[in-house]
Amino acid sequence: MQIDKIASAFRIDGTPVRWNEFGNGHINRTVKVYTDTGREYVLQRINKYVFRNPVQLMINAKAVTDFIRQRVSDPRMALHFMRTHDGLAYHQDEEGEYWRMCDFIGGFSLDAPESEEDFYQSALAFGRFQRMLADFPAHTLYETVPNFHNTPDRYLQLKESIRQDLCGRVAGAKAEIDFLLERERQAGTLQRMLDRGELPLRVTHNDTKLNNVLLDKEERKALCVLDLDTVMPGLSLYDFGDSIRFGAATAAEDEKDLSKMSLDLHLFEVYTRGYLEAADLTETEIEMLPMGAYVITLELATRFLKDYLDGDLYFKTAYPGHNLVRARAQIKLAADMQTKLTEMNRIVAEVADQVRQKNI
Ligand code: ADP
Ligand code: GN1
Ligand code: MG
Repeated sequence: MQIDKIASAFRIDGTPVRWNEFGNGHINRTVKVYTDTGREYVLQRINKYVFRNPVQLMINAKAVTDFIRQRVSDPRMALHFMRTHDGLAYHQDEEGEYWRMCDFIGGFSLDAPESEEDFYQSALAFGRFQRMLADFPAHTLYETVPNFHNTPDRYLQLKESIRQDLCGRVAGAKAEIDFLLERERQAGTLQRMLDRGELPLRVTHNDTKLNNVLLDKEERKALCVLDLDTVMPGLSLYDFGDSIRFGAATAAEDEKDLSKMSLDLHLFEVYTRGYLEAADLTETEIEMLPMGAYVITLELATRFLKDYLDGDLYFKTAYPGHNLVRARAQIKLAADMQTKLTEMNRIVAEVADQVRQKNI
């Protein structure tokens, strides 16, 4: 598909002259487009395998960004989607693929924090995002991926893939499967608390990796939160937890040398402080934050492992066995978190007290 032709379906300033692949997400295809006026845009192809209803996805993304734009002072603090010449927020190409386009805001995003201040800034960004959307009408949001962070359901799906063993890979992943299945009950803790009404259902981001926050180039302050495909009703604990899983780990999500993978308790504390300063959480949510990090790490391990067993259909992979490598890294991280839960609980209690004192 010709990128300039797709880009020209949108009402943009100028004519596309150049473009390059951009970003390192596992799901969508992202292209940066340069025009003859100097204006730059981000063009994205929505993954139809993951998001079964791209139109509903764009309705969500548009509604959330419009809502945020009314609450911020700087236009760079909210994504701005372009409309097509037909007035739509997406364009469907001749092959049936869905595309969206937004202003290139500038700034940069990171795959790992370069300083604790970077990580603190991302905590503020996701915390503010949670607070800003506290009075967003949640019932108007479509569930773009049903049961996205329903951990018990993720386990059911993993078990189904084990049963089917479509690619004959189960025998080679026995240790990983055993580790995860031994922790199945623990992994269901937050979903059970939600079912019992002990945790509030909020409008959450659901994909709070550090690289989904844009930082301003000059001051390195958080500008805005990106990647709104999975904004849905969910648990704040998963938002908190996923940031920890990705950004407070001592190694990349797909590190092969497992001896390098652990939880950095200092970064855990830094993020906890930023998130508690910016977000508005109940006492039970605060208490369960460490569990949020542990459970989401188990959940992602089950997702990577399931995808490996199914033949790598969901996540983009760079080499054969990439999803197994990812699952192993997450398992190592979860194992480390398990040994550090008491310490994480102590840190959360201490930081929560300090933040409360500051707010009095
Ligand atoms: P995915 O993770 O699905 O590939 P993202 O929406 O997160 O897609 O975009 C990928 C990367 O592109 C981001 O991490 C960010 O660095 C950059 N990016 C995305 N949108 C913008 C934007 N509007 N302005 C500037 N940079 C952006
Ligand atoms: C995917 O698109 P990206 O890379 O931001 C995935 C997340 C995972 C993440 C793991 C819609 O996010 O749930 O946590 O990979 N997004 C979707 O890196 O499944
Ligand atoms: Mg992303």
